[in-house]
Amino acid sequence: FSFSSSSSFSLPFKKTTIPSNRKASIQTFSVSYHNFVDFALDQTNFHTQLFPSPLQEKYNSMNSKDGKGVLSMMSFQASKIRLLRSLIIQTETMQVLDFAVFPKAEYDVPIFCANFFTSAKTNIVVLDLNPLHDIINQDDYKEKYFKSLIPLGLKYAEHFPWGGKLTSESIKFFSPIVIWTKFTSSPQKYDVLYSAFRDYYKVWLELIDAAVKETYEYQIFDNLEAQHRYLTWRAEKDPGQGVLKKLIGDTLAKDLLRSFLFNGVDELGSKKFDDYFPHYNGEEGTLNKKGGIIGKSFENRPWDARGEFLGR
Ligand code: BLA
Repeated sequence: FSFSSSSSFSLPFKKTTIPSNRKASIQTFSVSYHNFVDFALDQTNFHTQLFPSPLQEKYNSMNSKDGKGVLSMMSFQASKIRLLRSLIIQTETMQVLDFAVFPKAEYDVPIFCANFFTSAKTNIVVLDLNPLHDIINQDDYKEKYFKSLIPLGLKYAEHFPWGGKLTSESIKFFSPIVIWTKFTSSPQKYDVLYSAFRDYYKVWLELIDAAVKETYEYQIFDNLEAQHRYLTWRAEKDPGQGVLKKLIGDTLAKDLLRSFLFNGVDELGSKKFDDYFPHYNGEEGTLNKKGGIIGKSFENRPWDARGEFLGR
């Protein structure tokens, strides 16, 4: 496999020079996630017609409280897509991408999820097609969407070692091909990450293209509830919350999370966090009497090379 960007793509990072008054003109590379989103929008437009989301009017661009950072938001919808939205944060010290695509409830297609946090030294990355339904116990759902994708996951697992322990509830939202990784900033790594993003997005577009509209009421409700559960998890527990609150304050951060990033959490269902996650007590590392997995776990990748879950 080759990861070099073909000529039709611009490199995902730009060269910057730290001013000499700060450090003796050391060159660093800071990634620009705008190229990632541009790629995704271009590709989506080949497959379907995107319409601006009503959210676009309110959520487009915002400055951080200190005036040194910019948050850029975009949102669209399409015939099979309830919401495609992206948030890019650029400050002097970090670059963040939160890009997700949520299918309409008539489709049980996974949720596309790219969450990249980049600071001068380190990167925290989740790239996945988050399964809508349980793929640890529900073999048919896993077969339907992930069986053929295992080689894609393996291709990138080589380049992106498992990122270590994570909030254990999260594992249920991840697929066997999840890229969960941390790495030291380098142009080579961004090149591979960009390649992974393109591959995963193209695969996701094929899934949504092929998806047949569900007509059975119960199944549609099941999809809707699964998506609402996902939104409820993320709106409440997203590890990016702390950063957002620091940048724009508690009130705006909460609004951004509930109305933009995880839009639907207040509309698609009436269940609350405790209804969906009764075992979760929020205390990191505490054991749960009822057998739910809480705290941080999964030091190593809990799927084997055939996509079988090892972490039961
Ligand atoms: C850390 N982000 C993490 C971690 C995960 C994720 C698994 C490791 C720590 C943990 O598990 O608590 C991401 N978790 C996810 C995703 C899902 C999930 C995508 O359950 C989906 C189901 N990250 C962002 C944004 C910011 C961000 C927008 O997505 C900043 C604005 C930052 N993520 C961020 C930071 C950390 C982190 C700073 C490290 C801090 C920490 O561990 O709490």
